[in-house]
Amino acid sequence: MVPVAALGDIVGGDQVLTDPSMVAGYTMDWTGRFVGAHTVVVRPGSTNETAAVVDLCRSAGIAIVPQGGNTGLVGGSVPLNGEIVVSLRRLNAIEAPDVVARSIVVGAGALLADVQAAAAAVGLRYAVDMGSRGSATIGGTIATNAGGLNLLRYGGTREQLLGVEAVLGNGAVVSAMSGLAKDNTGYHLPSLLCGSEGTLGIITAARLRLVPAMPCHATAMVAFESIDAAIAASVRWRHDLADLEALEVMLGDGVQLVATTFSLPSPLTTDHDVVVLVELAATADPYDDLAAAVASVDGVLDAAVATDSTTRSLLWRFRDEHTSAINRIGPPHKFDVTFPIAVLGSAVERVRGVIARARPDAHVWIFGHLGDGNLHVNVTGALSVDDELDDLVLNAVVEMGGSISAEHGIGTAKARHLPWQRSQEELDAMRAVRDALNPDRILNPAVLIP
Ligand code: FAD
Ligand code: 2HG
Ligand code: ZN
Repeated sequence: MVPVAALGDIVGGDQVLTDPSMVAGYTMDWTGRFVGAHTVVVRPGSTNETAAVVDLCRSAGIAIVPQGGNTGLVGGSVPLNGEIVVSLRRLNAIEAPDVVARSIVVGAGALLADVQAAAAAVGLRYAVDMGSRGSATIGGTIATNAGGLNLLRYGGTREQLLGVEAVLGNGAVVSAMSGLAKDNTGYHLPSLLCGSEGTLGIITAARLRLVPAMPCHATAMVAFESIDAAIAASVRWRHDLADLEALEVMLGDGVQLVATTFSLPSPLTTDHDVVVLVELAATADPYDDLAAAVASVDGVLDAAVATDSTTRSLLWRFRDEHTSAINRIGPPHKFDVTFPIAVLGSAVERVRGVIARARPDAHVWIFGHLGDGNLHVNVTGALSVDDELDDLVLNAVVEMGGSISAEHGIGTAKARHLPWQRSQEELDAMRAVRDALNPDRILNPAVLIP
Protein backbone atom coordinates (compact mmCIF):
# COMPACT_ATOMS: atom_id res chain seq x y z
CA MET A 1 0.00 0.00 0.00
CA VAL A 2 1.30 3.44 -0.90
CA PRO A 3 1.43 5.58 2.29
CA VAL A 4 -0.57 8.45 0.79
CA ALA A 5 -1.06 10.26 4.08
CA ALA A 6 2.65 10.10 4.95
CA LEU A 7 3.55 11.38 1.49
CA GLY A 8 1.06 14.20 2.03
CA ASP A 9 2.76 15.06 5.33
CA ILE A 10 5.97 15.62 3.36
CA VAL A 11 4.80 17.51 0.27
CA GLY A 12 1.33 18.72 1.31
CA GLY A 13 -1.86 16.76 0.75
CA ASP A 14 -2.76 18.67 -2.41
CA GLN A 15 0.54 17.63 -4.03
CA VAL A 16 -0.24 13.92 -3.76
CA LEU A 17 -2.50 13.07 -6.69
CA THR A 18 -4.71 9.99 -6.54
CA ASP A 19 -7.76 11.04 -8.54
CA PRO A 20 -7.72 9.11 -11.86
CA SER A 21 -8.49 12.21 -13.91
CA MET A 22 -5.51 14.03 -12.35
CA VAL A 23 -3.16 11.07 -12.58
CA ALA A 24 -3.93 10.04 -16.17
CA GLY A 25 -1.58 12.56 -17.77
CA TYR A 26 1.33 11.17 -15.76
CA THR A 27 0.79 7.53 -16.66
CA MET A 28 0.78 7.82 -20.46
CA ASP A 29 3.81 9.03 -22.38
CA TRP A 30 3.80 11.81 -24.98
CA THR A 31 3.27 9.40 -27.87
CA GLY A 32 0.52 7.32 -26.30
CA ARG A 33 2.71 4.28 -26.96
CA PHE A 34 3.56 3.56 -23.31
CA VAL A 35 0.68 3.52 -20.83
CA GLY A 36 1.02 2.60 -17.16
CA ALA A 37 -1.69 1.64 -14.71
CA HIS A 38 -3.31 4.12 -12.36
CA THR A 39 -0.92 5.13 -9.57
CA VAL A 40 -0.08 7.83 -7.06
CA VAL A 41 1.71 10.99 -8.22
CA VAL A 42 3.84 12.95 -5.75
CA ARG A 43 4.93 16.50 -6.54
CA PRO A 44 7.68 17.64 -4.17
CA GLY A 45 8.38 21.35 -3.93
CA SER A 46 12.02 21.22 -2.79
CA THR A 47 15.11 19.04 -2.69
CA ASN A 48 14.49 18.26 0.99
CA GLU A 49 10.96 17.12 0.24
CA THR A 50 12.29 14.96 -2.62
CA ALA A 51 14.82 13.39 -0.26
CA ALA A 52 12.12 12.71 2.35
CA VAL A 53 9.93 11.07 -0.32
CA VAL A 54 12.83 8.84 -1.38
CA ASP A 55 13.49 7.89 2.28
CA LEU A 56 9.85 7.03 2.85
CA CYS A 57 9.65 4.97 -0.34
CA ARG A 58 12.85 3.11 0.58
CA SER A 59 11.50 2.12 3.95
CA ALA A 60 8.11 1.19 2.47
CA GLY A 61 9.68 -0.70 -0.45
CA ILE A 62 7.89 1.41 -3.06
CA ALA A 63 9.45 1.93 -6.48
CA ILE A 64 9.57 5.39 -8.05
CA VAL A 65 9.54 6.68 -11.62
CA PRO A 66 10.99 10.22 -11.63
CA GLN A 67 9.19 12.32 -14.22
CA GLY A 68 9.83 15.70 -15.82
CA GLY A 69 7.93 16.79 -18.92
CA ASN A 70 7.03 13.20 -19.89
CA THR A 71 8.29 13.80 -23.44
CA GLY A 72 10.77 10.92 -23.31
CA LEU A 73 10.27 8.51 -26.20
CA VAL A 74 11.54 5.20 -24.80
CA GLY A 75 9.02 4.31 -22.11
CA GLY A 76 11.18 5.43 -19.19
CA SER A 77 9.02 8.19 -17.77
CA VAL A 78 5.80 6.35 -17.01
CA PRO A 79 4.97 3.74 -14.35
CA LEU A 80 4.72 0.50 -16.32
CA ASN A 81 5.32 -1.80 -13.34
CA GLY A 82 3.31 -0.40 -10.46
CA GLU A 83 5.73 2.36 -9.48
CA ILE A 84 4.57 5.72 -8.12
CA VAL A 85 5.46 8.84 -10.10
CA VAL A 86 7.57 11.56 -8.52
CA SER A 87 7.02 14.61 -10.71
CA LEU A 88 9.74 17.26 -10.55
CA ARG A 89 7.78 19.91 -12.39
CA ARG A 90 7.31 22.11 -9.32
CA LEU A 91 11.09 22.54 -9.00
CA ASN A 92 11.05 25.07 -11.81
CA ALA A 93 12.98 28.01 -10.36
CA ILE A 94 15.37 29.75 -12.74
CA GLU A 95 18.02 31.98 -11.16
CA ALA A 96 19.35 35.07 -12.89
CA PRO A 97 22.11 33.99 -15.31
CA ASP A 98 25.67 34.60 -14.16
CA VAL A 99 26.91 36.62 -17.15
CA VAL A 100 30.49 36.68 -15.87
CA ALA A 101 30.79 32.92 -15.39
CA ARG A 102 28.37 32.30 -18.29
CA SER A 103 26.22 29.85 -16.39
CA ILE A 104 22.74 29.54 -14.97
CA VAL A 105 21.32 27.63 -11.99
CA VAL A 106 17.91 26.10 -12.59
CA GLY A 107 15.55 23.67 -10.90
CA ALA A 108 15.09 20.26 -12.50
CA GLY A 109 11.50 21.08 -13.41
CA ALA A 110 12.36 24.23 -15.37
CA LEU A 111 11.25 23.93 -18.99
CA LEU A 112 13.95 23.94 -21.62
CA ALA A 113 12.25 26.84 -23.45
CA ASP A 114 12.13 28.92 -20.25
CA VAL A 115 15.84 28.37 -19.61
CA GLN A 116 16.61 29.32 -23.22
CA ALA A 117 14.55 32.50 -22.78
CA ALA A 118 16.30 33.41 -19.50
CA ALA A 119 19.68 33.06 -21.21
CA ALA A 120 18.55 35.02 -24.28
CA ALA A 121 17.40 37.89 -22.07
CA VAL A 122 21.05 38.58 -21.16
CA GLY A 123 22.49 37.96 -24.63
CA LEU A 124 23.52 34.38 -23.90
CA ARG A 125 22.24 31.06 -25.06
CA TYR A 126 21.56 27.62 -23.60
CA ALA A 127 22.89 25.49 -26.43
CA VAL A 128 20.63 22.45 -26.17
CA ASP A 129 17.56 22.81 -28.36
CA MET A 130 14.91 20.42 -29.68
CA GLY A 131 11.31 20.28 -30.78
CA SER A 132 10.07 19.37 -27.28
CA ARG A 133 11.52 22.58 -25.80
CA GLY A 134 8.10 23.76 -24.59
CA SER A 135 7.46 20.65 -22.47
CA ALA A 136 10.76 18.91 -21.70
CA THR A 137 12.36 19.78 -18.36
CA ILE A 138 16.02 20.36 -17.64
CA GLY A 139 16.01 17.36 -15.25
CA GLY A 140 14.65 15.13 -18.01
CA THR A 141 17.18 16.41 -20.54
CA ILE A 142 19.98 15.69 -18.10
CA ALA A 143 18.62 12.25 -17.18
CA THR A 144 18.50 11.34 -20.89
CA ASN A 145 21.62 13.30 -21.97
CA ALA A 146 19.44 14.85 -24.66
CA GLY A 147 21.14 15.61 -27.97
CA GLY A 148 18.99 17.78 -30.17
CA LEU A 149 19.51 20.17 -33.04
CA ASN A 150 22.83 21.83 -32.29
CA LEU A 151 24.95 19.02 -30.90
CA LEU A 152 27.35 19.20 -33.83
CA ARG A 153 28.45 22.66 -32.70
CA TYR A 154 28.07 22.72 -28.92
CA GLY A 155 27.89 19.10 -27.82
CA GLY A 156 24.99 17.41 -26.07
CA THR A 157 23.56 17.98 -22.60
CA ARG A 158 26.54 16.43 -20.81
CA GLU A 159 28.83 19.03 -22.36
CA GLN A 160 26.69 21.84 -20.91
CA LEU A 161 26.63 20.45 -17.39
CA LEU A 162 28.70 22.39 -14.85
CA GLY A 163 26.94 21.03 -11.79
CA VAL A 164 24.10 18.89 -10.53
CA GLU A 165 22.17 18.52 -7.30
CA ALA A 166 20.43 15.19 -6.83
CA VAL A 167 18.83 12.86 -4.33
CA LEU A 168 20.50 9.50 -4.83
CA GLY A 169 18.60 6.25 -4.59
CA ASN A 170 20.25 5.65 -1.20
CA GLY A 171 18.62 8.86 0.07
CA ALA A 172 21.82 10.96 0.12
CA VAL A 173 21.69 14.47 -1.31
CA VAL A 174 24.71 15.31 -3.45
CA SER A 175 25.32 18.84 -4.58
CA ALA A 176 28.15 19.58 -6.98
CA MET A 177 27.10 23.06 -8.04
CA SER A 178 30.24 25.23 -7.73
CA GLY A 179 30.41 25.60 -11.50
CA LEU A 180 34.16 26.05 -11.64
CA ALA A 181 35.46 25.75 -15.18
CA LYS A 182 38.23 23.44 -13.99
CA ASP A 183 37.71 21.08 -11.09
CA ASN A 184 39.48 17.73 -11.27
CA THR A 185 38.60 16.57 -7.78
CA GLY A 186 37.58 13.00 -8.32
CA TYR A 187 34.65 11.41 -10.07
CA HIS A 188 32.51 13.92 -11.95
CA LEU A 189 29.09 13.11 -10.53
CA PRO A 190 27.20 15.45 -12.88
CA SER A 191 28.55 13.47 -15.86
CA LEU A 192 27.62 10.19 -14.20
CA LEU A 193 24.07 11.29 -13.45
CA CYS A 194 23.72 12.65 -16.98
CA GLY A 195 22.26 9.88 -19.12
CA SER A 196 21.54 7.66 -16.10
CA GLU A 197 17.79 7.84 -16.91
CA GLY A 198 16.70 8.16 -13.30
CA THR A 199 18.37 4.92 -12.21
CA LEU A 200 20.98 6.50 -9.90
CA GLY A 201 19.30 9.57 -8.46
CA ILE A 202 16.58 12.16 -8.83
CA ILE A 203 18.07 15.35 -10.24
CA THR A 204 16.68 18.37 -8.44
CA ALA A 205 18.78 21.25 -9.82
CA ALA A 206 21.64 21.95 -12.20
CA ARG A 207 24.16 24.57 -13.17
CA LEU A 208 24.33 24.87 -16.95
CA ARG A 209 26.96 26.35 -19.22
CA LEU A 210 25.78 29.25 -21.40
CA VAL A 211 27.38 30.30 -24.68
CA PRO A 212 27.33 33.65 -26.48
CA ALA A 213 24.14 34.10 -28.50
CA MET A 214 24.89 34.49 -32.19
CA PRO A 215 22.86 37.42 -33.52
CA CYS A 216 22.91 36.51 -37.21
CA HIS A 217 21.49 33.39 -38.83
CA ALA A 218 21.30 32.02 -42.34
CA THR A 219 19.06 29.01 -42.87
CA ALA A 220 18.38 27.02 -46.00
CA MET A 221 16.24 24.11 -47.05
CA VAL A 222 18.20 22.30 -49.74
CA ALA A 223 16.83 19.50 -51.92
CA PHE A 224 19.29 16.82 -53.08
CA GLU A 225 19.05 14.25 -55.83
CA SER A 226 19.90 11.40 -53.42
CA ILE A 227 20.67 10.63 -49.80
CA ASP A 228 24.27 9.96 -50.79
CA ALA A 229 24.57 13.45 -52.29
CA ALA A 230 23.14 14.91 -49.07
CA ILE A 231 25.62 12.96 -46.96
CA ALA A 232 28.54 14.04 -49.15
CA ALA A 233 27.44 17.68 -48.81
CA SER A 234 27.12 17.32 -45.05
CA VAL A 235 30.67 15.98 -44.78
CA ARG A 236 31.96 18.89 -46.89
CA TRP A 237 29.99 21.50 -44.92
CA ARG A 238 31.08 20.13 -41.57
CA HIS A 239 34.65 20.54 -42.74
CA ASP A 240 34.30 23.95 -44.39
CA LEU A 241 31.82 25.91 -42.30
CA ALA A 242 33.07 27.16 -38.94
CA ASP A 243 29.66 28.67 -38.18
CA LEU A 244 27.66 25.53 -38.90
CA GLU A 245 24.89 25.36 -36.29
CA ALA A 246 22.54 22.65 -37.55
CA LEU A 247 22.44 20.02 -40.29
CA GLU A 248 19.18 18.09 -40.38
CA VAL A 249 17.72 15.67 -42.88
CA MET A 250 14.13 14.98 -43.91
CA LEU A 251 12.66 12.85 -46.67
CA GLY A 252 9.98 13.90 -49.13
CA ASP A 253 7.10 11.98 -47.55
CA GLY A 254 7.79 13.51 -44.13
CA VAL A 255 7.99 17.04 -45.55
CA GLN A 256 4.68 16.53 -47.32
CA LEU A 257 3.08 15.07 -44.21
CA VAL A 258 4.10 18.10 -42.13
CA ALA A 259 2.88 20.47 -44.86
CA THR A 260 -0.50 18.75 -45.03
CA THR A 261 -0.94 18.26 -41.28
CA PHE A 262 -0.16 21.87 -40.40
CA SER A 263 -1.25 23.55 -43.66
CA LEU A 264 2.21 24.94 -44.31
CA PRO A 265 3.22 26.35 -47.70
CA SER A 266 6.12 24.48 -49.27
CA PRO A 267 9.25 26.66 -49.43
CA LEU A 268 10.57 24.64 -52.40
CA THR A 269 9.25 24.88 -55.94
CA THR A 270 8.35 21.19 -56.17
CA ASP A 271 8.40 18.02 -54.06
CA HIS A 272 11.76 16.36 -53.50
CA ASP A 273 12.85 13.03 -52.02
CA VAL A 274 15.73 14.28 -49.86
CA VAL A 275 15.77 17.63 -48.09
CA VAL A 276 18.47 19.03 -45.80
CA LEU A 277 17.98 21.90 -43.38
CA VAL A 278 21.26 23.72 -42.88
CA GLU A 279 21.82 26.68 -40.58
CA LEU A 280 24.77 28.93 -39.91
CA ALA A 281 24.91 31.29 -36.92
CA ALA A 282 27.55 33.98 -36.50
CA THR A 283 28.31 37.47 -35.22
CA ALA A 284 28.08 38.85 -38.79
CA ASP A 285 25.59 37.87 -41.47
CA PRO A 286 26.59 34.38 -42.71
CA TYR A 287 24.28 34.51 -45.75
CA ASP A 288 27.10 34.71 -48.31
CA ASP A 289 28.92 31.77 -46.70
CA LEU A 290 25.74 29.71 -46.84
CA ALA A 291 25.00 30.60 -50.46
CA ALA A 292 28.59 29.73 -51.43
CA ALA A 293 28.37 26.46 -49.50
CA VAL A 294 25.17 25.42 -51.27
CA ALA A 295 26.74 26.30 -54.64
CA SER A 296 29.88 24.31 -53.84
CA VAL A 297 28.33 20.84 -53.52
CA ASP A 298 27.00 18.38 -56.09
CA GLY A 299 23.49 17.03 -56.46
CA VAL A 300 21.52 20.11 -55.38
CA LEU A 301 18.13 20.25 -57.08
CA ASP A 302 16.53 23.21 -55.35
CA ALA A 303 17.07 25.52 -52.38
CA ALA A 304 15.08 27.98 -50.29
CA VAL A 305 17.10 30.39 -48.17
CA ALA A 306 15.59 32.25 -45.23
CA THR A 307 16.51 35.91 -45.11
CA ASP A 308 14.06 36.87 -42.36
CA SER A 309 12.94 35.34 -39.09
CA THR A 310 9.45 34.43 -40.36
CA THR A 311 10.85 32.31 -43.17
CA ARG A 312 13.47 30.86 -40.84
CA SER A 313 10.69 29.77 -38.46
CA LEU A 314 8.75 28.26 -41.36
CA LEU A 315 11.75 26.23 -42.51
CA TRP A 316 12.31 24.99 -38.95
CA ARG A 317 8.67 24.03 -38.53
CA PHE A 318 9.11 21.42 -41.24
CA ARG A 319 11.77 19.77 -39.12
CA ASP A 320 10.35 20.39 -35.65
CA GLU A 321 6.86 19.15 -36.47
CA HIS A 322 7.86 15.74 -37.83
CA THR A 323 7.27 14.01 -34.50
CA SER A 324 3.87 15.64 -33.96
CA ALA A 325 2.69 15.04 -37.53
CA ILE A 326 3.65 11.36 -37.43
CA ASN A 327 2.06 10.92 -34.02
CA ARG A 328 -1.27 12.16 -35.37
CA ILE A 329 -1.38 9.05 -37.57
CA GLY A 330 -1.26 6.97 -34.37
CA PRO A 331 1.44 6.01 -31.84
CA PRO A 332 4.44 5.04 -34.00
CA HIS A 333 7.10 2.47 -33.37
CA LYS A 334 10.30 4.48 -32.95
CA PHE A 335 13.96 3.82 -33.52
CA ASP A 336 16.65 6.38 -32.67
CA VAL A 337 19.88 5.14 -34.15
CA THR A 338 23.31 6.42 -35.18
CA PHE A 339 25.64 5.09 -37.82
CA PRO A 340 29.21 5.82 -38.79
CA ILE A 341 29.01 8.43 -41.55
CA ALA A 342 30.72 6.03 -43.99
CA VAL A 343 27.74 3.64 -43.92
CA LEU A 344 24.92 6.13 -43.38
CA GLY A 345 23.59 5.96 -46.96
CA SER A 346 23.50 2.19 -47.04
CA ALA A 347 22.03 2.16 -43.52
CA VAL A 348 18.98 4.07 -44.72
CA GLU A 349 18.39 1.48 -47.43
CA ARG A 350 19.08 -1.48 -45.17
CA VAL A 351 16.78 -0.34 -42.37
CA ARG A 352 14.06 0.52 -44.85
CA GLY A 353 14.44 -2.92 -46.48
CA VAL A 354 14.36 -4.79 -43.19
CA ILE A 355 11.13 -3.08 -42.15
CA ALA A 356 9.52 -3.40 -45.61
CA ARG A 357 10.16 -7.15 -45.68
CA ALA A 358 8.94 -7.74 -42.13
CA ARG A 359 5.96 -5.37 -42.17
CA PRO A 360 5.04 -4.76 -45.83
CA ASP A 361 1.97 -2.71 -44.93
CA ALA A 362 3.81 -0.32 -42.65
CA HIS A 363 5.04 3.16 -43.58
CA VAL A 364 8.62 4.07 -42.68
CA TRP A 365 9.41 7.71 -41.92
CA ILE A 366 13.06 8.71 -41.74
CA PHE A 367 14.45 12.04 -40.57
CA GLY A 368 17.08 13.20 -38.13
CA HIS A 369 20.32 14.87 -37.25
CA LEU A 370 22.39 14.33 -40.39
CA GLY A 371 25.44 16.05 -38.96
CA ASP A 372 25.52 13.50 -36.11
CA GLY A 373 24.76 10.45 -38.26
CA ASN A 374 21.56 10.15 -36.18
CA LEU A 375 18.47 8.80 -37.94
CA HIS A 376 14.99 8.79 -36.43
CA VAL A 377 13.11 5.89 -37.96
CA ASN A 378 9.39 5.96 -37.21
CA VAL A 379 7.10 3.15 -38.31
CA THR A 380 3.35 3.65 -38.61
CA GLY A 381 0.81 1.07 -39.62
CA ALA A 382 2.56 -1.62 -37.56
CA LEU A 383 2.14 -2.41 -33.88
CA SER A 384 3.61 0.27 -31.63
CA VAL A 385 4.97 -2.58 -29.50
CA ASP A 386 6.61 -5.13 -31.81
CA ASP A 387 9.48 -7.14 -30.30
CA GLU A 388 10.23 -8.98 -33.52
CA LEU A 389 10.60 -5.75 -35.47
CA ASP A 390 12.84 -4.35 -32.71
CA ASP A 391 15.10 -7.37 -33.00
CA LEU A 392 15.35 -7.20 -36.78
CA VAL A 393 16.08 -3.48 -36.99
CA LEU A 394 18.40 -3.23 -34.00
CA ASN A 395 20.33 -6.28 -35.14
CA ALA A 396 20.95 -4.56 -38.48
CA VAL A 397 22.04 -1.41 -36.64
CA VAL A 398 24.54 -3.30 -34.48
CA GLU A 399 25.86 -5.23 -37.51
CA MET A 400 26.54 -1.94 -39.29
CA GLY A 401 28.51 -0.57 -36.33
CA GLY A 402 25.76 1.80 -35.21
CA SER A 403 24.19 2.59 -31.85
CA ILE A 404 20.72 1.38 -30.83
CA SER A 405 20.18 4.63 -28.92
CA ALA A 406 21.59 7.86 -30.27
CA GLU A 407 19.97 10.40 -27.95
CA HIS A 408 16.65 9.25 -26.47
CA GLY A 409 18.12 6.67 -24.10
CA ILE A 410 17.35 3.02 -23.45
CA GLY A 411 14.29 3.39 -21.21
CA THR A 412 12.20 0.27 -20.93
CA ALA A 413 11.84 0.03 -24.71
CA LYS A 414 15.40 -1.10 -25.36
CA ALA A 415 16.56 -2.49 -22.01
CA ARG A 416 16.44 -5.96 -23.53
CA HIS A 417 18.87 -4.88 -26.24
CA LEU A 418 21.50 -3.18 -24.10
CA PRO A 419 23.59 -6.39 -23.96
CA TRP A 420 23.70 -6.33 -27.75
CA GLN A 421 25.80 -3.20 -27.55
CA ARG A 422 27.63 -3.41 -24.23
CA SER A 423 30.06 -6.10 -23.07
CA GLN A 424 29.42 -8.20 -19.96
CA GLU A 425 32.20 -6.26 -18.23
CA GLU A 426 30.57 -2.93 -19.07
CA LEU A 427 27.17 -4.17 -17.89
CA ASP A 428 28.74 -5.43 -14.64
CA ALA A 429 30.32 -2.02 -14.07
CA MET A 430 27.02 -0.27 -14.73
CA ARG A 431 25.21 -2.60 -12.33
CA ALA A 432 27.85 -2.01 -9.66
CA VAL A 433 27.40 1.75 -9.94
CA ARG A 434 23.61 1.42 -9.94
CA ASP A 435 23.67 -0.89 -6.91
CA ALA A 436 25.96 1.47 -4.99
CA LEU A 437 23.86 4.59 -5.54
CA ASN A 438 20.41 2.99 -5.81
CA PRO A 439 20.91 -0.09 -3.60
CA ASP A 440 17.26 -1.03 -3.20
CA ARG A 441 16.56 -0.36 -6.89
CA ILE A 442 13.62 1.80 -5.99
CA LEU A 443 14.45 4.33 -8.71
CA ASN A 444 13.33 3.25 -12.19
CA PRO A 445 13.85 -0.48 -11.60
CA ALA A 446 12.65 -1.39 -15.10
CA VAL A 447 14.71 1.19 -16.96
CA LEU A 448 18.08 0.95 -18.71
CA ILE A 449 19.80 -1.99 -17.04
CA PRO A 450 18.12 -5.31 -17.65
P1 FAD B 1 10.73 12.68 -19.07
O1 FAD B 1 10.13 12.21 -20.33
O2 FAD B 1 9.81 13.05 -17.99
O3 FAD B 1 11.73 11.56 -18.52
C1 FAD B 1 12.70 10.98 -19.34
C2 FAD B 1 13.58 10.03 -18.49
O4 FAD B 1 14.31 10.79 -17.53
C3 FAD B 1 12.78 9.03 -17.69
O5 FAD B 1 13.52 7.84 -17.57
C4 FAD B 1 12.62 9.68 -16.33
O6 FAD B 1 12.46 8.73 -15.28
C5 FAD B 1 13.92 10.43 -16.20
N1 FAD B 1 13.83 11.70 -15.46
C6 FAD B 1 13.05 12.77 -15.76
N2 FAD B 1 13.29 13.77 -14.91
C7 FAD B 1 14.23 13.32 -14.04
C8 FAD B 1 14.90 13.89 -12.93
N3 FAD B 1 14.64 15.16 -12.52
N4 FAD B 1 15.81 13.14 -12.28
C9 FAD B 1 16.09 11.88 -12.68
N5 FAD B 1 15.48 11.29 -13.71
C10 FAD B 1 14.57 12.00 -14.40
N6 FAD B 1 15.29 14.13 -27.50
C11 FAD B 1 16.52 14.43 -27.96
O7 FAD B 1 17.52 13.99 -27.38
N7 FAD B 1 16.69 15.23 -29.06
C12 FAD B 1 15.65 15.76 -29.73
O8 FAD B 1 15.83 16.44 -30.73
C13 FAD B 1 14.33 15.48 -29.24
N8 FAD B 1 13.25 16.03 -29.83
C14 FAD B 1 12.01 15.71 -29.37
C15 FAD B 1 10.89 16.28 -30.01
C16 FAD B 1 9.62 15.96 -29.57
C17 FAD B 1 8.43 16.60 -30.25
C18 FAD B 1 9.44 15.07 -28.49
C19 FAD B 1 8.07 14.71 -27.99
C20 FAD B 1 10.54 14.51 -27.85
C21 FAD B 1 11.82 14.83 -28.28
N9 FAD B 1 12.95 14.31 -27.64
C22 FAD B 1 14.20 14.63 -28.10
C23 FAD B 1 12.80 13.39 -26.50
C24 FAD B 1 12.60 14.10 -25.14
O9 FAD B 1 12.10 15.39 -25.28
C25 FAD B 1 13.90 14.12 -24.36
O10 FAD B 1 14.26 12.80 -24.04
C26 FAD B 1 13.85 14.95 -23.07
O11 FAD B 1 15.16 15.03 -22.60
C27 FAD B 1 12.97 14.38 -21.99
O12 FAD B 1 12.73 15.37 -21.01
P2 FAD B 1 11.47 15.27 -20.04
O13 FAD B 1 11.55 16.34 -19.03
O14 FAD B 1 10.23 15.23 -20.84
O15 FAD B 1 11.75 13.86 -19.35
C1 2HG C 1 13.74 14.80 -33.12
O1 2HG C 1 14.91 14.90 -33.46
C2 2HG C 1 13.43 14.01 -31.89
O2 2HG C 1 12.84 15.39 -33.70
C3 2HG C 1 12.23 13.08 -32.01
O3 2HG C 1 14.54 13.35 -31.41
C4 2HG C 1 12.46 11.94 -32.95
O4 2HG C 1 10.13 11.49 -33.10
C5 2HG C 1 11.26 11.04 -33.19
O5 2HG C 1 11.47 9.87 -33.52
ZN1 ZN D 1 16.34 13.86 -32.46
